Amino acid sequence: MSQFLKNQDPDIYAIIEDELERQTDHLEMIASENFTSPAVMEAMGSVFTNKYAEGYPNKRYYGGCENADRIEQLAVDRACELFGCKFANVQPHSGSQANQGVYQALLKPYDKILGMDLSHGGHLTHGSKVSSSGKTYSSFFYGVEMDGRIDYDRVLDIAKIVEPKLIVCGASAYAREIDFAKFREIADEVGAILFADIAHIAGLVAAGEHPSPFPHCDVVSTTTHKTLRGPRGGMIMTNDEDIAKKINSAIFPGIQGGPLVHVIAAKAVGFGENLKPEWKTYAKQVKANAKVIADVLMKRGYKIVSDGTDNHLVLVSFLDKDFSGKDADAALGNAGITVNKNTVPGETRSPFVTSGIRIGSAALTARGMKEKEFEIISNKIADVLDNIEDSALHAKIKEEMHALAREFVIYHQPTY
Ligand code: DSN
Repeated sequence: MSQFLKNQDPDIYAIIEDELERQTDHLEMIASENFTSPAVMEAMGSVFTNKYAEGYPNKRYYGGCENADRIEQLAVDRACELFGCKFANVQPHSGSQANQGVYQALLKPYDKILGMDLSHGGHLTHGSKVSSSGKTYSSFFYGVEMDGRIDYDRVLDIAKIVEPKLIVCGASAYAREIDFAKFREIADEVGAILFADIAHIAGLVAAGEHPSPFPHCDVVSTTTHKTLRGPRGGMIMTNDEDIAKKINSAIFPGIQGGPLVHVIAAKAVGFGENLKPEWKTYAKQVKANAKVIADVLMKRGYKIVSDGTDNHLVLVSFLDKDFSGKDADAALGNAGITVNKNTVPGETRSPFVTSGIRIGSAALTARGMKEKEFEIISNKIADVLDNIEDSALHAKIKEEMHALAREFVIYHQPTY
């Protein structure tokens, strides 16, 4: 890191150094996190943070935007090339704001939306009653069956009863492929707009390692920092010019002011990395590593929701155990392995306690770990869960996991 911060504000500098040490030493297995490249971080820390650029390329409300225009246009062009779509809005500050922008563009208050239940793997912004998506619109839900999978016939039955204006497909804790073509059929049958939130799987979609939401979905949102490995932020894409215009107005001036041009620059750098052929190798390895987690934990007697994974995450259920997701999350944290507690189908505990954990492979894969390391780590996860109250064992495993983690640097430019 540069010395400016160290000299000017040693308190903040020290905390950032501590965070670098934490990220280096711990095994980061939260399914929505990743390690972005130094090039992305350099763009994020660039002089574009000084610039106001309300509006869109060549249609700004401020002068001096000629370089911001070039940056944003490059980000848009790269996003469209990456996902094979015609229009992209790269201004949403986050995935939540991207989704809010989609709703604002296409719905009126109290319109009906149908999304995946949060406790079944959906997201707060898919209509949860505590989110503006559930307060502003009339939200209804589909979920997964006891086998942990979406039953598309059931979704159709629910859609026929609800008659939603918009259907949301996409999830935060669903380990199986999402069948966008099936969702299209359902949307067509009930005359709904089809909106895909691919925040979790976007990096796999970009690599051809998960089916694309295009051409099936009318509008698609994503974050750029999960499996895509770019900077923290959001994006909306579509092939429909009319929808694109409405989205642009909904994001600015609808819900946001000036775009974060430094983050847009970093998004462009990230998309540049995603467009390289080597990106496919990373995405394939992410999936292979997640499969190792599922296979090892099943072999060790743990119940994996849907009995495996097609993507970057694994959902482990403790419904048959006398400890909770919260207990497991804490024990694994003490053993140097960071995951998050998660509700599971058939949940009996509160969302703050839960009966499961979600484990992801994207971040450790970005550090260069492969099947061999994931097999070691997954067995250690099982050792911790088998001995959930043995804090001495957790402390011993923590030392081993820190040593393993330190063999794989996080602060390096990837080869793609
Ligand atoms: N917080 C993200 C996740 O963990 O999946 C979704 O917004």
